[in-house]
Amino acid sequence: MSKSLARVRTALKDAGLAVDLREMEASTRTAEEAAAAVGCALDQIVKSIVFRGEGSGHVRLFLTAGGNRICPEKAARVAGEPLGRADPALVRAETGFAIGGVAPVGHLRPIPCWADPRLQQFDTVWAAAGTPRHVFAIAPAVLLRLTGATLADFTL
Ligand code: 5CA
Repeated sequence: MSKSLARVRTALKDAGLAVDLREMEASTRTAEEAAAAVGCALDQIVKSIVFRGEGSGHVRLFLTAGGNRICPEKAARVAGEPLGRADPALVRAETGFAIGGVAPVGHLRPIPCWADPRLQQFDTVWAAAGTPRHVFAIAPAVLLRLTGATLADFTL
Protein backbone atom coordinates (compact mmCIF):
# COMPACT_ATOMS: atom_id res chain seq x y z
CA MET A 1 0.00 0.00 0.00
CA SER A 2 1.30 3.48 -0.82
CA LYS A 3 2.41 5.62 2.12
CA SER A 4 -0.11 8.27 1.12
CA LEU A 5 -2.99 5.82 1.15
CA ALA A 6 -1.81 4.39 4.47
CA ARG A 7 -1.69 7.87 6.00
CA VAL A 8 -5.33 8.47 5.07
CA ARG A 9 -6.33 5.07 6.43
CA THR A 10 -4.56 5.79 9.73
CA ALA A 11 -6.12 9.25 10.06
CA LEU A 12 -9.62 7.84 9.57
CA LYS A 13 -8.97 4.91 11.89
CA ASP A 14 -7.52 7.17 14.60
CA ALA A 15 -10.73 9.22 14.38
CA GLY A 16 -12.69 6.05 15.10
CA LEU A 17 -14.18 5.84 11.63
CA ALA A 18 -14.67 2.61 9.72
CA VAL A 19 -14.26 4.01 6.25
CA ASP A 20 -13.68 1.93 3.16
CA LEU A 21 -10.89 3.28 0.94
CA ARG A 22 -11.86 2.27 -2.55
CA GLU A 23 -9.48 1.65 -5.40
CA MET A 24 -11.13 2.59 -8.68
CA GLU A 25 -10.43 0.94 -11.99
CA ALA A 26 -10.24 4.31 -13.70
CA SER A 27 -8.40 7.49 -12.76
CA THR A 28 -9.92 9.74 -10.09
CA ARG A 29 -7.33 12.46 -10.67
CA THR A 30 -9.91 15.15 -11.43
CA ALA A 31 -13.36 15.72 -9.95
CA GLU A 32 -14.96 14.84 -13.31
CA GLU A 33 -13.05 11.57 -13.48
CA ALA A 34 -13.84 10.77 -9.85
CA ALA A 35 -17.58 11.39 -10.36
CA ALA A 36 -17.57 9.15 -13.42
CA ALA A 37 -15.66 6.40 -11.61
CA VAL A 38 -17.89 6.53 -8.52
CA GLY A 39 -21.13 7.10 -10.44
CA CYS A 40 -22.16 10.10 -8.34
CA ALA A 41 -23.02 13.74 -8.96
CA LEU A 42 -20.06 16.00 -9.74
CA ASP A 43 -20.84 18.16 -6.70
CA GLN A 44 -20.58 15.07 -4.46
CA ILE A 45 -16.86 14.99 -5.18
CA VAL A 46 -14.77 16.87 -2.62
CA LYS A 47 -11.98 18.79 -4.33
CA SER A 48 -9.16 19.44 -1.87
CA ILE A 49 -7.81 22.66 -3.34
CA VAL A 50 -4.59 23.97 -1.84
CA PHE A 51 -3.39 27.56 -1.87
CA ARG A 52 -0.30 29.16 -0.41
CA GLY A 53 -0.98 31.78 2.26
CA GLU A 54 1.21 34.66 1.20
CA GLY A 55 1.35 35.98 4.76
CA SER A 56 2.13 32.70 6.48
CA GLY A 57 4.00 30.91 3.70
CA HIS A 58 2.01 27.78 4.55
CA VAL A 59 -0.78 26.04 2.68
CA ARG A 60 -4.50 26.57 3.20
CA LEU A 61 -7.11 24.00 2.19
CA PHE A 62 -10.49 24.65 0.57
CA LEU A 63 -12.83 21.66 0.38
CA THR A 64 -14.91 22.46 -2.67
CA ALA A 65 -17.87 20.74 -4.32
CA GLY A 66 -16.74 19.19 -7.60
CA GLY A 67 -18.74 21.48 -9.85
CA ASN A 68 -17.87 24.69 -8.03
CA ARG A 69 -14.95 26.98 -8.69
CA ILE A 70 -13.06 28.97 -6.11
CA CYS A 71 -13.29 32.76 -6.17
CA PRO A 72 -9.75 33.83 -5.25
CA GLU A 73 -10.89 37.12 -3.69
CA LYS A 74 -13.51 35.44 -1.51
CA ALA A 75 -11.06 32.71 -0.52
CA ALA A 76 -8.44 35.28 0.52
CA ARG A 77 -11.02 37.14 2.59
CA VAL A 78 -12.03 33.90 4.29
CA ALA A 79 -8.40 32.93 4.93
CA GLY A 80 -7.54 36.39 6.23
CA GLU A 81 -4.44 36.71 4.07
CA PRO A 82 -3.56 36.98 0.39
CA LEU A 83 -3.42 33.61 -1.33
CA GLY A 84 -1.15 32.49 -4.11
CA ARG A 85 -0.65 29.38 -6.14
CA ALA A 86 0.77 26.47 -4.18
CA ASP A 87 3.38 24.84 -6.36
CA PRO A 88 3.35 21.03 -6.46
CA ALA A 89 6.45 20.79 -4.23
CA LEU A 90 4.83 22.86 -1.47
CA VAL A 91 1.62 20.82 -1.74
CA ARG A 92 3.66 17.65 -1.38
CA ALA A 93 5.78 19.01 1.49
CA GLU A 94 2.84 20.11 3.64
CA THR A 95 0.03 17.71 2.75
CA GLY A 96 2.19 14.69 1.95
CA PHE A 97 0.13 14.12 -1.19
CA ALA A 98 0.68 14.76 -4.88
CA ILE A 99 -1.81 16.95 -6.74
CA GLY A 100 -4.67 14.82 -8.04
CA GLY A 101 -4.70 12.70 -4.90
CA VAL A 102 -4.69 15.31 -2.15
CA ALA A 103 -6.86 13.97 0.66
CA PRO A 104 -8.74 16.19 3.12
CA VAL A 105 -7.17 14.32 6.07
CA GLY A 106 -3.85 12.71 6.94
CA HIS A 107 -1.64 15.71 6.25
CA LEU A 108 1.98 15.98 7.35
CA ARG A 109 1.17 19.12 9.33
CA PRO A 110 -2.07 20.71 10.52
CA ILE A 111 -3.63 22.77 7.73
CA PRO A 112 -6.31 25.45 8.21
CA CYS A 113 -9.36 24.35 6.26
CA TRP A 114 -12.62 25.80 4.95
CA ALA A 115 -15.53 23.94 3.36
CA ASP A 116 -18.06 24.76 0.65
CA PRO A 117 -21.63 24.64 2.09
CA ARG A 118 -22.75 22.93 -1.15
CA LEU A 119 -21.22 19.71 0.20
CA GLN A 120 -23.75 19.68 3.04
CA GLN A 121 -26.60 19.12 0.61
CA PHE A 122 -25.64 15.46 0.18
CA ASP A 123 -25.87 12.51 2.60
CA THR A 124 -22.52 11.30 1.33
CA VAL A 125 -19.63 12.93 -0.45
CA TRP A 126 -16.49 11.38 -1.95
CA ALA A 127 -12.94 12.55 -1.38
CA ALA A 128 -9.50 11.55 -2.60
CA ALA A 129 -7.70 9.05 -0.39
CA GLY A 130 -4.15 10.13 -1.14
CA THR A 131 -3.71 8.77 -4.65
CA PRO A 132 -5.23 9.57 -8.07
CA ARG A 133 -7.03 6.23 -7.97
CA HIS A 134 -8.41 5.97 -4.44
CA VAL A 135 -11.48 7.63 -2.94
CA PHE A 136 -13.64 7.26 0.14
CA ALA A 137 -17.22 8.10 1.01
CA ILE A 138 -18.01 10.17 4.07
CA ALA A 139 -20.93 12.15 5.49
CA PRO A 140 -20.22 15.87 5.06
CA ALA A 141 -20.80 16.56 8.77
CA VAL A 142 -18.18 13.96 9.67
CA LEU A 143 -15.76 15.40 7.11
CA LEU A 144 -16.17 18.83 8.68
CA ARG A 145 -15.56 17.51 12.17
CA LEU A 146 -12.52 15.55 11.06
CA THR A 147 -10.87 18.39 9.17
CA GLY A 148 -11.94 21.13 11.57
CA ALA A 149 -13.18 22.94 8.48
CA THR A 150 -15.16 26.13 8.79
CA LEU A 151 -18.11 26.50 6.41
CA ALA A 152 -17.63 29.58 4.27
CA ASP A 153 -18.65 31.09 0.96
CA PHE A 154 -15.54 31.08 -1.21
CA THR A 155 -16.92 29.93 -4.57
CA LEU A 156 -17.86 31.84 -7.72
N1 5CA B 1 -8.81 13.21 -6.91
C1 5CA B 1 -9.56 14.32 -7.41
C2 5CA B 1 -10.98 14.31 -6.94
S1 5CA B 1 -11.21 13.95 -5.27
C3 5CA B 1 -8.86 15.58 -7.05
O1 5CA B 1 -7.85 15.56 -6.37
N2 5CA B 1 -9.42 16.70 -7.53
S2 5CA B 1 -8.89 18.14 -7.11
O2 5CA B 1 -9.70 19.07 -7.85
O3 5CA B 1 -8.85 18.31 -5.71
O4 5CA B 1 -7.39 18.20 -7.57
C4 5CA B 1 -7.03 18.66 -8.79
C5 5CA B 1 -6.75 20.12 -8.56
O5 5CA B 1 -5.36 20.30 -8.42
C6 5CA B 1 -7.14 21.03 -9.71
O6 5CA B 1 -8.46 21.46 -9.62
C7 5CA B 1 -6.20 22.19 -9.55
O7 5CA B 1 -6.76 23.21 -8.75
C8 5CA B 1 -5.05 21.61 -8.78
N3 5CA B 1 -3.84 21.62 -9.61
C9 5CA B 1 -3.63 21.00 -10.77
N4 5CA B 1 -2.40 21.26 -11.22
C10 5CA B 1 -1.81 22.06 -10.31
C11 5CA B 1 -0.53 22.67 -10.20
N5 5CA B 1 0.40 22.50 -11.10
N6 5CA B 1 -0.28 23.41 -9.11
C12 5CA B 1 -1.21 23.58 -8.16
N7 5CA B 1 -2.43 23.03 -8.21
C13 5CA B 1 -2.74 22.29 -9.28
